[in-house]
Amino acid sequence: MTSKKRQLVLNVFLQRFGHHLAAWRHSSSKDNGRPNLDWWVRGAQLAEAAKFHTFFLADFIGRSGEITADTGRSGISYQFEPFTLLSAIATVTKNIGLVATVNTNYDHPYHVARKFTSLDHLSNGRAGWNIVSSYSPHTALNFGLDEQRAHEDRYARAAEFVELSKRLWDSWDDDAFDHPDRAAGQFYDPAKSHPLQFNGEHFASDGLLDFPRPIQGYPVLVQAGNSDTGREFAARIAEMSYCSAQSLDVAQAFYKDVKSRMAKYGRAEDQLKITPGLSVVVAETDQEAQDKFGELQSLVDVSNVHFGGFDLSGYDVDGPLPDLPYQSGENGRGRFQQQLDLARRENLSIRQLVLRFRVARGHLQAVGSVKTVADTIEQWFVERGADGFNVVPPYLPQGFEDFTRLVVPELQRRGIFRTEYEGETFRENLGLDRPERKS
Ligand SMILES: Cc1cc2nc3c(=O)[nH]c(=O)nc-3n(C[C@H](O)[C@H](O)[C@@H](O)COP(=O)(O)O)c2cc1C
Repeated sequence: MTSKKRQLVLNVFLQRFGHHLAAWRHSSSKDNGRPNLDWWVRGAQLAEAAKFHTFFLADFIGRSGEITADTGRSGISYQFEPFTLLSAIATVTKNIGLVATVNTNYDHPYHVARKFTSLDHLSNGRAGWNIVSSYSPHTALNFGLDEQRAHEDRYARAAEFVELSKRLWDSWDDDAFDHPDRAAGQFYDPAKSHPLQFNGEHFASDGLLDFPRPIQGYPVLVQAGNSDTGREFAARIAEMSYCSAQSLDVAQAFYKDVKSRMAKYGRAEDQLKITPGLSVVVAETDQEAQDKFGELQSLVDVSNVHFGGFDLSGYDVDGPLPDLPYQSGENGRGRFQQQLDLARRENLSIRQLVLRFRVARGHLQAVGSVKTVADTIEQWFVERGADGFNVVPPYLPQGFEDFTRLVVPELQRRGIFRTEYEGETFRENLGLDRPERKS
């Protein structure tokens, strides 16, 4: 462990209109659903002005073509493809880390390693990769795939994907292109290139990456997942984990479990930042914040609730979650179980479950005054439920403006959040080691 003071990490993950189910229907929401680069740029610049570590883009690739009763009723919909959007944002920001989500089921490591090294150079060392392996039958069809891929297999494929990507980034010395010898006509020294021969279970690649090694060595490696396999993957590979927990005890158990798995991979615990999602509605007083939140909650549509493969629209939304042979499916097992446990433990009606859990997708919700919100953040940080948070504003842009204007200065006043960027690269700002090239 380094002796540097532990520092709160803040990421922001914006979703057009906001993360709350009803955000797009909020009274402050006026835009239509067309892509709007200016909106994203404003969000990234706001985060950078507030000294956030990360501008985080989660991404669920693909779209079902099925027309159902729900089709067209959700505002959580289309957004820019991460690499192209982050390339644009890289040119109008200087310090903030730029994390793109890339799914390892629908791409080849050569393409992805190439794009990340490109983004890393474009942004002067600010690229990060959120490695996800979710597999939806709908997305598979978008790619003409009809095979099933089991949860374990997907994580194994993701691990090999990352391994090959690292080998590609390592196919050049850091300084391979730094010393062109014009007099001798030698642009680079061939001894600084290291062609690979990779023949794995899922991928093969021979040769060299066609771009210099990333400024950061590798982009910062992020992982999003809660399952046991996901935790092992994070402990072995990830430098940041995006996860979800609604209560401090659940977060602490996750934090302890994942960090305790790192030693066997020869990794120090401070080389993985655990950043669960955090949804905040903040105002001058607790009551004002509750009123704001109430406005959002009153707009939630509970007419077509699906759960564990069942359409619950035939059940009374104010009655209990019925006893059905629910199945979690391959994706999001952890979140499914969290919902089922919560509903049973607290005897929640279908409506209450939606309003408690789904509106923030199982993330921590802090609704209240600056003190209330900052107390929660500080407690989770100090008591090791989190190294920081992925802030998922419930409605936008106002929800994030309120966070940066009211909460950030309070965290700075309490001495748990920095007032300036300290490093040059995203890695340096997170206190992460730079990976040496492996031969
Ligand atoms: C907090 C969180 C965020 C996630 N974000 C994404 C995402 O942006 N894109 C995606 O395709 N999958 C995402 N996933 C899905 C996971 O990466 C993984 O593929 C899925 O199996 C759920 O992880 P788990 O099985 O380890 O719980 C996310 C999962 C969690 C828990």
